[in-house]
Amino acid sequence: WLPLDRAVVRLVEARAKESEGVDMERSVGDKVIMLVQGDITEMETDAIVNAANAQLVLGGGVAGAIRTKGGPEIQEECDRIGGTHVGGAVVTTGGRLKARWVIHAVGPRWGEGDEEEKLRQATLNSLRRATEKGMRSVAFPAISTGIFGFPKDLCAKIMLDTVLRFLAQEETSVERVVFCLWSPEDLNLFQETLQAL
Ligand code: AR6
Repeated sequence: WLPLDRAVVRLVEARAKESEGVDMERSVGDKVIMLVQGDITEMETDAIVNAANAQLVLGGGVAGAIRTKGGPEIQEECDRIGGTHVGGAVVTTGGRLKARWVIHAVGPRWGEGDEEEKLRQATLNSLRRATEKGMRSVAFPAISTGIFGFPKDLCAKIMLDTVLRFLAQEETSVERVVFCLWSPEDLNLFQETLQAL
């Protein structure tokens, strides 16, 4: 991991945000990364990111929750798109979700090869799709760490590092990136990883 510019990246306390369920936040210039624990389908960000497969067929985990709460039109839009490569990301509307958009990011299956770079690309392409649509806030799950079997500690390093660099270095409309982690253990892991980066 390349050292980050600590003048640009500054750690702040959760403080007032605690009441909103934000467990940690870190500012990157005038942008912010937040860590929360919960169900990503309840997030009110402009987009939530789906942990998708290359066929864009919504299965279990995050995808199943999105299908159940968002309604059938999300799968219908995915069917019209047809699919994308591992590491790619495509946008549909959010159906009946609180989020206006869903960004379907295809993470790697652990063991298929080149997994780290593919997870980095899936994260980066999600942020690029968000930028193309002028989105200001995006919520990510821990992509690939459920059904796809990617180690969680490595996922936390790659996804947090990718988001930090993107917010620090690229022109973007995105002002707020939230990681919505499913369990308290996952939240702890992401907190420790973000503190160490
Ligand atoms: N909110 C936030 N995080 C969640 C939620 C939720 N509602 N549900 C699960 N997680 P997974 P993958 C966590 O399996 O590994 C599907 O069949 C979960 O604990 O959703 O990328 C798709 O259609 C884990 O840490 O995604 C694909 O075929 C993380 O989200 C395949 O699974 C990702 O778990 C994708 O597998």
